Amino acid sequence: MRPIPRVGGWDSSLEFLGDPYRFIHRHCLDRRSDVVEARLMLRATLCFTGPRAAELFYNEALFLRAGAAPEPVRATLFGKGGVQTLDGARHRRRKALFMRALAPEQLAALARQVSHEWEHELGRWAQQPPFSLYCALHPLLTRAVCHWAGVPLAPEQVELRSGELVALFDRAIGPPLQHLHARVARMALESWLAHLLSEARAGRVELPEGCAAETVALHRDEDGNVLRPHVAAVELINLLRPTVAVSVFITQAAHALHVHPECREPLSESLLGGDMRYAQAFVQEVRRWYPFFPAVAARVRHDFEWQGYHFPRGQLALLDLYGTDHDARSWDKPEAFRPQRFLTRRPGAYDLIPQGGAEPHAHHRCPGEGVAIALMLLSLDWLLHRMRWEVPPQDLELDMSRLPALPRGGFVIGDVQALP
Ligand code: HEM
Ligand code: MYR
Repeated sequence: MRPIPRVGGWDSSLEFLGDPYRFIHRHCLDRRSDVVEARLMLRATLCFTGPRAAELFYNEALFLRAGAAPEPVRATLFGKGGVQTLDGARHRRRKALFMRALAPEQLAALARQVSHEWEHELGRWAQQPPFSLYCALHPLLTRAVCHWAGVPLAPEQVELRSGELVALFDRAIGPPLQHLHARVARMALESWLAHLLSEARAGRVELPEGCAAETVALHRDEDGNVLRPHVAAVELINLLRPTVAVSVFITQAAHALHVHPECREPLSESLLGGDMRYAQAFVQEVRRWYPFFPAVAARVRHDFEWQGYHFPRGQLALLDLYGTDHDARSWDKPEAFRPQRFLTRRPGAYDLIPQGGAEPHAHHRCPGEGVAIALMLLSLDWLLHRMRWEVPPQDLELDMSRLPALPRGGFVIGDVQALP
């Protein structure tokens, strides 16, 4: 067996957090290896990158999710007892809940609701001085997803709940104050939604038939029991939070429109003409090129060997999503933003993995890729055809140390006018 290349230094957590999207790939390239070992948060951690490593990482016989995600991630972004932390048959059964809640008909209804909210918000934006598009999308998406999910939300509650949902994914892993805010936000959201779901089960609140909140409330695990209220709340949040997080991809798509103006015409023709190939390719390239979710965590299930290395049971492992999306073995000129690359190629299960790899029914791959793509497409239609907007002078560079990475001002737009 050859030794796994090690990243030097006592602990690399600060270096990782300083450049979370490039840390793994850079060290793997340095050592010409698909895996290096680094000490992260005081634990020896296997850091995998590239399509071959991605295929290995999604082999359930070799990797487990239970006990893998660090506590600060479970206390904020994920929640405790949710689908992300389950394995095997328990995972598949819980995952079926998400596949049902996000089936094509449900997805179409969510997209209609988001479009409706664009129309509503656009009227208000027209009277405002320049504002951050990213921040403006938060209440829009919060209102849309809560309505779609059957979660009652009074107008005066939108700001509070939207702020809490955003706190779970925006710099929750980052500066201490934001992290603390995210912990508090999760407690507040879980109490609110656990109460709603309990009241619905008791028949004291009526949920719209077939809505996502009802699907969660009625879901039974393999033991035949409904989910404990806080776990049910975690799963309902697993539908609300990431839909609001699509604001990141929409902002990144607007940024791409601005810095690659040559894409506007083919994109516009594609969206208007009904031949969606270029629009789909543009959205895929945004998902590939822009940094969002840096890495996912698992643990080695049994001792095994791969590429001449030995991996011991129990060891923590990270799979580099961003680096795999930028791996020169899969992508020609990976640092170039070129939607055309997707016109002649279908992404594989282990090369384009901004939302995880493998297959969503059977593995941990995100069940929300359809949602992300649909909401990006419809938002691009609004941005290109239904409104005029300007981009005032600002720092447009992405802050790569921020999780998720965005332009420093959140992409400010101004002079918004609704088009007839
Ligand atoms: C899982 C990214 C949108 C629901 C994941 C994973 C990633 C991811 C990286 C983990 C994959 C793994 O563990 O192997 C994203 C990004 C999104 C997004 C970047 C853009 C906003 C959505 C949406 C929904 C959603 C819109 C639902 C409405 C979930 C759920 C899981 C998940 C429930 C856990 C799946 C499991 O553990 O089996 N997502 N996601 N995500 N995502 Fe998304
Ligand atoms: C979601 O809400 O599920 C989708 C987007 C979340 C993106 C959050 C970005 C930072 C996450 C860092 C996690 C590191 C895990 C090892």
